Amino acid sequence: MRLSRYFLPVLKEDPAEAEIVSHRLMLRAGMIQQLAAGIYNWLPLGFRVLKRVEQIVREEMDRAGAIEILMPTIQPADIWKESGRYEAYGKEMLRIRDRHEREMLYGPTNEENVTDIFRRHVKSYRQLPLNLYHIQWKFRDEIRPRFGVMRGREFLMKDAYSFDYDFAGAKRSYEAMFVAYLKTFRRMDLTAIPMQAESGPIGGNMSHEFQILASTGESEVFYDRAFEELDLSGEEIDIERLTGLYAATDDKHDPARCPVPPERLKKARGIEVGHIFYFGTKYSAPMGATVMGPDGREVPVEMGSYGIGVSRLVGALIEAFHDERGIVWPESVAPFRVALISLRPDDAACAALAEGLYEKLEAAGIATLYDETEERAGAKFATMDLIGLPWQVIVGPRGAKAGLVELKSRASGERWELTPEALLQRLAA
Ligand code: 5CA
Repeated sequence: MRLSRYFLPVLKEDPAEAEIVSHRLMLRAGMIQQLAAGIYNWLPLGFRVLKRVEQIVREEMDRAGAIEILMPTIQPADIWKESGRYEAYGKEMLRIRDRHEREMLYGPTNEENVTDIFRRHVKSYRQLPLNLYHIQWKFRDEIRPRFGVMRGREFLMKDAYSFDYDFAGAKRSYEAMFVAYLKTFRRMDLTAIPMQAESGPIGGNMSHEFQILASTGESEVFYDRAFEELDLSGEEIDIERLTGLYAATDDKHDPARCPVPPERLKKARGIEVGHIFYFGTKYSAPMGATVMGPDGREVPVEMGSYGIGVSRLVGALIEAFHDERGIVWPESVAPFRVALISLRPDDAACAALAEGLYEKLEAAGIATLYDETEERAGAKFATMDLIGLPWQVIVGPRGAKAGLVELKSRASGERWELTPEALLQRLAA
């Protein structure tokens, strides 16, 4: 992508409304723009990151055997009356009336919706287990939306729903999601710590909150160092050990009773990016989602739900990966991999080298943002540092004469002088 043709409305000044670094950087880097309190436009750079995060979540859900669907954002109130949550949900639910005065709502979550799909089609234990998920916008009329996309009113969530015949099956489904979550966050270069959690308005009695570590996180967490050393690559993951590892938020942590020896106990700050729940028959019983068992008896299906804050993750990633100059994207979610900077597009040799390199990078399938504008060098570097692409390739008139370009790592600041061929080889590796 040529920067001169791109839409990257970066801000020179720090926006006054941003209290935390990710919100400030997302606004400054032209990733998002607020439309109303807690409601954001996703501009091109932010949208690319959102899509990459979404795709990693999707791939790990698929790999864990969940099946993607798409449920609507607007739901009829009727199904929420069946479960009893229409009254219980309170002011966080955005309630709407259609032209026929029918009560509707903008979904804050989809347990009722998915239970309704299930009860119409699944009748036998033989059709289980089943896990259906979607990635869809939610609306919660939070009292105090803040921190940009971290606590929005409209936000993108991945929510998966498991259906099993009995508790043993439900536990297996829960554990499969538990492992999938660890893998998902690991793929984004994040360390995620699962914490036993209260299940709140979703209900149920087995629940974990996944916190990712970032120095600016909202809650303080204590955890066993073993979480950082987990081998998630093998087929044999010891789930009993995993779910048994110690982790607690500061309000629950008691140094006197902590089972982890001091040398293995770590303290950090965390951001909740996922939450999983087992809630048995809380929705299936009142909504009549039953299956016939092998003994011919009809029982309400056992359920769990599994959420990931996809849009929140974009902010959380920046909380985990930034420095004083801006964002430092990990390769896994970077909006482009390479920032190609032509220092002197008015210099014929420099321009020719940069143009040729841009074509080769594109041909090699390496996502590149190419700054061929007439800006001064200092401003170009500042913008590229701000938007944090993992690799900067700098083409200047002096190097161009010698047929050399400079490669710089955004994260470490290391630099290498290379021929264009060597550069392409390195980036392809
Ligand atoms: N139905 C369940 C799981 S599918 C559920 O709604 N769980 S939740 O309430 O915990 O939300 C799941 C995830 O969505 C949270 O872990 C968080 O990462 C994200 N989330 C929740 N509220 C917001 C919000 N206001 N802004 C951004 N992300 C949010």
